Amino acid sequence: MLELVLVLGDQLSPELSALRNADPGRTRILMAEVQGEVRYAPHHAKKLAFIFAAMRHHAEALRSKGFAVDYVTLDDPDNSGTLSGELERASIRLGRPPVRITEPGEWRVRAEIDTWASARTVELTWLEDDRFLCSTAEFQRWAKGRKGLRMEHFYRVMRRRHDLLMEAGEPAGGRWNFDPDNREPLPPPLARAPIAQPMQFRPDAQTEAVLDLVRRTCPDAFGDLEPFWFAVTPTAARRAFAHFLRKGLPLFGDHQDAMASGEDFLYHAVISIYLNAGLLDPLACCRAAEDAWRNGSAPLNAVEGFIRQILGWREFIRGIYWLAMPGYAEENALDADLPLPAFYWSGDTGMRCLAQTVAGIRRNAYAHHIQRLMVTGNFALLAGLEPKAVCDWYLGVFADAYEWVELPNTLGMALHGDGGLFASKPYAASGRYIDRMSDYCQGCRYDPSDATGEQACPFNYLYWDFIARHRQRFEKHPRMAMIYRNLTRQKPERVQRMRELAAIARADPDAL
Ligand code: FAD
Ligand code: DLZ
Ligand code: SF4
Repeated sequence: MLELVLVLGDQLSPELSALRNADPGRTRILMAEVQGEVRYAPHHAKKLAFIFAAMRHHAEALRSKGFAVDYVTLDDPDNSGTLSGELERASIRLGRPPVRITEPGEWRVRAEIDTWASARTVELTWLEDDRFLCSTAEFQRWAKGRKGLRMEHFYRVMRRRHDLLMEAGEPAGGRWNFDPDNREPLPPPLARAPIAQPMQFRPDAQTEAVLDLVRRTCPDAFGDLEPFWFAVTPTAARRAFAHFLRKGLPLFGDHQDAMASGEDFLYHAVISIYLNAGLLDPLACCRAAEDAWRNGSAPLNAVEGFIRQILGWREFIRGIYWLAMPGYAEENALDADLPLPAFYWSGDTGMRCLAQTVAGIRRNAYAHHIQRLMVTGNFALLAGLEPKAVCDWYLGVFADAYEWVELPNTLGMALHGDGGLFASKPYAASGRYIDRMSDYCQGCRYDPSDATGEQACPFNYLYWDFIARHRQRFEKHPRMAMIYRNLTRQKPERVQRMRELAAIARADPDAL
């Protein structure tokens, strides 16, 4: 009997569960580029191009295996504009066959398709997305009854279960976590070895056609469409990852928290774009990193740090999303309500750390973790920007952003908007942290050691204003007691001056 399989734009894995028992004789595959998905967030032009180019290459690969793929392009005049609309058209065309879909990465998409199916006599089967290493049901079992949800505890379970970096039942090197070794700032340019850039790929004819499509149909999309250099096939993504293993992994650990002017990628892998769309397999990446340690080409602190990001954080964050949705997206525990400043789009601000980070995002649809957390995220937290506006921005501007991974990271980790569901205290930091971990402050119009003067760094007074504003909530927190003691020790006139400066900055952040 004929069956219809919908493959979404972030389900481009050859081993996708919905395709596992597919048979070219009876399986019809549907893939659709639709305006509804283009417009639900303010997507970066490079992200749109990446998704459509990877989708088209995937459709070709499936056809070469003998499958019939109904591929609907964005500019097809009959395109209904939504995923459910395209399902409806295909379902009618094929005589209402049963439909199989691997669970999507967003609650919104699942709800849309469920609504479509339940209003018709369509047999719809959702298949688990087993590209993840922990199912949503397993995560819920793990989380049940726990007082605090801590990534570190989850990570240890995952290390044992997948036998990664384990030796005779114990963690390799005698420690589960080498994070304390991973906080070295970068040496100055003349004292460091050149940093390798991520592997870049020249667009082929298929990708050029997509670039033309994005130029024509989404002329107002944020960010630079070109140069477009992402991998758009699993083979190319594996080459990019192999390049990282050789060039980036050995120093990934030491400088994981560093930031540097003009260095958009440092020693990061730049693979989330590929992992999240299905071009790379997370377990294979972890095993390859472990091999690099076992054969002596990368040190343990780097390899453990890297594996923890994928096996630990990535899986944990996804578990949190499905545990806490749908109410999670509405949370705003700190009552933050300021609109997003225009400089989040333009980069036009005197705060050099933010200007540099946004400029990199405009170029690449990418920023590394510390820029996302401690620059754009930290400013949003300290200033009290409205979580929905901030989350929308994160969901749009990063090529690796889908709600399952963007929302807990932004709302939970960066903004503390979930009241600390999994982050015990807010990641709030003053300009001194940014100064220690980067060279951004050199050449900035503000002074990271000043909190009250003409040149005072906005992160400094916004930090103390944040601490004072949320005194009631955090004062009793054992890990914040010292900060509140420090606040109390400061002269009242100084605190008042910082709060005045913060009020001015919060009233018009674009003037900074
Ligand atoms: P590396 O630093 O080289 O790390 C290797 C891999 O580990 C990444 O590719 C990623 O798959 C995984 N990883 C690391 N940290 C996390 C994390 N906290 N959550 C999930 N996976 C992680 N990541 C996304 O994939 N999509 C997002 O939309 C996203 N939004 C974020 C928003 C905020 C506010 C913050 C603080 C973090 C966000 N992250 C997101 C996590 C992390 O910043 C990115 O995964 C990472 O920067 C991707 O770059 P990379 O591939 O070079 O990562
Ligand atoms: C993000 C995205 C975009 C921009 N466009 C499409 C599309 O046209 N067709 C499609 O199937 N998927 C697209 N996606 C990815 C979906 O939004 C994604 O499946 C959900 O965000 C769930 O993770
Ligand atoms: Fe950012 Fe402050 Fe440093 Fe300027 S001085 S780069 S605003 S932290």
